[in-house]
Amino acid sequence: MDIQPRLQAITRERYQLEPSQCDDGQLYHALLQLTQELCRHRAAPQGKRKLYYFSAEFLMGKLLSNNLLALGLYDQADALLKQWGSSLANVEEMEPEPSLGNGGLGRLAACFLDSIAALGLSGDGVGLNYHYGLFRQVLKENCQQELPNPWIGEESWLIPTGTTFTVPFGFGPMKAVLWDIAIPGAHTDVANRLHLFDVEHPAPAPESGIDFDKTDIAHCLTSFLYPDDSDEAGRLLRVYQQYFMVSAGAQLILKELDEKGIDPRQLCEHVAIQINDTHPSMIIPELTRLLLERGLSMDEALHQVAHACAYTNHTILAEALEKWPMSFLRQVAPQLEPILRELDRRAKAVFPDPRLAIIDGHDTVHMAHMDIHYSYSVNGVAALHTEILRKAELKPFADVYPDKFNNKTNGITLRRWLEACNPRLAELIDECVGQGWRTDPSRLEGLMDYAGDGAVLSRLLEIKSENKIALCRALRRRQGLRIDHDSLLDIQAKRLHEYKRQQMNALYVIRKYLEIKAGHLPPHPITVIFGAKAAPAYVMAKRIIHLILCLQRLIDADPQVNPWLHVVMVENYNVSWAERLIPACDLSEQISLASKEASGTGNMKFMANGAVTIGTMDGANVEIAHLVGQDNIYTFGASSDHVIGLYAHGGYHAWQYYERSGIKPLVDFIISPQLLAIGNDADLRALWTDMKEKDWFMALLDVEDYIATKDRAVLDYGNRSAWARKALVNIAKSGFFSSDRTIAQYNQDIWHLG
Ligand code: 26Q
Repeated sequence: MDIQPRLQAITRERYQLEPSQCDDGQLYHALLQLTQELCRHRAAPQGKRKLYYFSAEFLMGKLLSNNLLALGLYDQADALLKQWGSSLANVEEMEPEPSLGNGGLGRLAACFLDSIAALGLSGDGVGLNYHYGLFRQVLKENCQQELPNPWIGEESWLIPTGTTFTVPFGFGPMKAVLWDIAIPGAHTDVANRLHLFDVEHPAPAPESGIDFDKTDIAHCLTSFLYPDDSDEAGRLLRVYQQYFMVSAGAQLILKELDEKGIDPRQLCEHVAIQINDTHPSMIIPELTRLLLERGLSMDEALHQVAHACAYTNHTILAEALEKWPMSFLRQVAPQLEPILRELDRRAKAVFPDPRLAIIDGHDTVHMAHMDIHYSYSVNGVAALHTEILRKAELKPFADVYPDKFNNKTNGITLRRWLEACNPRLAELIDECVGQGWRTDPSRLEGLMDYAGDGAVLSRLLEIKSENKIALCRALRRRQGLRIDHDSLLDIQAKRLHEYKRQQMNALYVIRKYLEIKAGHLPPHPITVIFGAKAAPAYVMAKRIIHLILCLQRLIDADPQVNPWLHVVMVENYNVSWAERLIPACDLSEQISLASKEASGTGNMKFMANGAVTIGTMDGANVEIAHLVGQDNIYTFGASSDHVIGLYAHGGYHAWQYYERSGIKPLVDFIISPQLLAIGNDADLRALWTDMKEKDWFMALLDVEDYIATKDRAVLDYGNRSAWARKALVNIAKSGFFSSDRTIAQYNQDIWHLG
């Protein structure tokens, strides 16, 4: 289809201008309108069963390019814009990024929606319309500050539906207003929807920072994503958010069944509900309650619910497994209490083992336990993670429900994470293996035929180099940073968490700094880039950001060091930054403490863009290592079995490692006069003390192996053609991590959408 006439009509009507006279903002809004019109004409996929993917987070990223790609109009739009003196990249700069997610779990939900639609499957997302999303990070005085991130303008991707539901909170009924975002499927002519519920009268953005009245539920329920839950009001608000989402979502499911003329006694034949971690778990008692209201018996209702719901676990960190005091739930939704007690009574009648209880002796409700008893599928997100769930974390459950447990290794949409963010690499792949990989990612394997092809390998290096130049330009424009684009770009981009061990990477930086000061230079310049947000109340994470920023300042100011080493903290790391960082990366940091990272998905994105991984045998790194082979990945560190053993027997003592001659000077540098002159005394000291005395995530256990392995990678990088070959093998093997594969497996083993 030729979009030029319609775009012209739109700009004439809106601005009385020809497209070539419009600025980028006007062109963006014209394209937004056109894309929305085209999505509206797409029908929903058909199937006997429909999926509802419930998630508190959908980290969608900007949608213009992605939607144009799905509509098959990307190249045409870019060519037209260039003719009019702009480009798709310029115009997309005008789009605010919806930040409705924290990190991996939310981005996974977004990749899944993309793949569900591309496979022509009938499946919608259900979530919340946070107005200020996840906070915007500002780096000031070597610290993180948080600001609201408003993303909903006069016009946005949100489509008003006119549909409302009433959510019966303990304090009274509250209206839930439904907004939709269209999800057009690539290579099909269908579109699904992301349903986002909102309050009727949302509160304006806070004046400064992200503080707001957490008791003003009626206006603030959808203000922020996971508002700080360090205090009681914050935790309670979280429960209000969760119940609001699932109650309105359950009503939406029943309304759609009614419209199709289906008896709710047949619900589970027509509905699959995927529960994305425990945040939407209250869908189980709420849907049960609504079915009872419709005249089903408790036996009938529970049969339908337990054969519709499936649960995904994303974490093995004990502190992230949600449990709520019954008193909280009673305050938010008193009508759920009798249902929850009945769910618990029935589970206890069959399984008296207290480890399997939904409600424990302190009247606390364990959401994951409820999910496992009343779902027909329980899945982990990478092979190792599912094994750990089966053998350790959820063993008592796996013993009684062996058939419910299954693995679905995560995936990423290669449309956003390769085609859109790295178009030159996508073109080179087309030239080598044809375009078939875009619908059948296993065809990327065909690249293996080019592992010895000097011309292809040098093209690969050229493309990487262009992407590095583009990244450096963006960093210069946005943060005023000057980086050597010829240096080795070593990137760790992910949420800041102690288990992900950004602090261990910082120790490597310190080591290099000290070596360079001592006259021992690396084989070539290295730039260590971090992108990370810390939860506002996570004090230790903020201290690690502080350390990194202090190192950045110190090195930037030292002419003896900065020709060889740079540290960069990207401000406000988000999906858009990921799209610039990942294509430019040489060495991908995936260095979590083994057993702690359920899967990771950034690891897959870097790999598909020809970065080589340095990583522990954790999460999906294990599967990456298996696929690419030991020559094409740098693995190091203690095994998950060893780590699990250390925790079980209290066998790790940081100070024993701290005393080693290779480690002590690195840790002590945190409180060196040089760093104390730049940073905050109390924060650096607290970090130093924690690292040598506690170090809960065992950075000192692995740091020597890490440094030696990374030094080997840095050395190997000097052999450009051998490095290019490693990059090629990584790209060739990344097809397995397409979320199209993951979703096909969910459908085949769990959803059966037909
Ligand atoms: C829980 C209780 C109270 C407040 C907040 C939370 C909370 C919020 C967000 C708990 C967990 C999350 C997010 C978890 C997450 O992103 N997990 C990641 O999921 C990815 C997709 O499966 C995996 O690849 C990552 O390994 C995993 O860390």
